[in-house]
Amino acid sequence: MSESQNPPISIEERFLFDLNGFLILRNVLSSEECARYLEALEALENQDYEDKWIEAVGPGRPTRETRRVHQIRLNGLPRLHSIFDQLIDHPRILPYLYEFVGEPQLINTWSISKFCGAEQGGWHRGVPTTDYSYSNGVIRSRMFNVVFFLTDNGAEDGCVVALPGSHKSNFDLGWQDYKGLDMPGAIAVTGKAGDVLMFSETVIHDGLPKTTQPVRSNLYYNYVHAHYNVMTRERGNCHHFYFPPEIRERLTPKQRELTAWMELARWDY
Ligand SMILES: O=C(O)CCC(=O)C(=O)O
Repeated sequence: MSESQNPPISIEERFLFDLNGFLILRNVLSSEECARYLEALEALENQDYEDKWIEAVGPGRPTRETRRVHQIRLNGLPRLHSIFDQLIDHPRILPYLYEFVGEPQLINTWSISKFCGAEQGGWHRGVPTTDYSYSNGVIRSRMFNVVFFLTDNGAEDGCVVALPGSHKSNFDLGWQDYKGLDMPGAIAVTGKAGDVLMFSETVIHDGLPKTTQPVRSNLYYNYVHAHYNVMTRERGNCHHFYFPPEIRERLTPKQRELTAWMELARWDY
């Protein structure tokens, strides 16, 4: 799978991604686009979800998660509204998916809105450092997260905090012993509404506490290489990973290609 019509990624971007494990793209979404996503998100955040599927499949993550104070997380965005489909294959992002993942498949989508008083989560990485490689001039990140900032992400706004280079760190610290910027080498990943953070899920990361008033809302589109077994990752999240045929029917051919694993998975209940 390749995308010859897309411009090549610059050597400076490849250098920085390999050095730090993440990259930031500026002005990917316009302020009008951010406003449209925010409007849809706010309406969805104010709804209740029956999540009847949990009765059938056993313990699972609810659609709307509020267990963290002053924070709302919604899981499985295209299941909730078709407005989120178009970010699956955003033209500014696609070249990076092919360059850094190789054969990208969408595994997971979620949003996080934080309100004043939200606390940090906990340092974590999605996959081990062995899931990042550089070989024969090719970068491969087996799991790759694309974070769309719908609002400003300043250091006090509860932005993402990351440890540059931790995608290839050779030994671990007791990650839970450190809070936010106390982690040696950690930096706040700041940006404006419309910017996008892309990172290898091998990078140790967290979210900082939010001490400012306006809501901070981000959308997260997480991709894996096609060889990754999506459905064995986290059983309680499979409902949100998988889109049923009636949702995939409305997708564009490229969006269907990026979700092709869903044709091979059984998730009936
Ligand atoms: O945006 C945040 O507050 C942190 C997000 C994060 O660490 C995650 O979703 O894995």
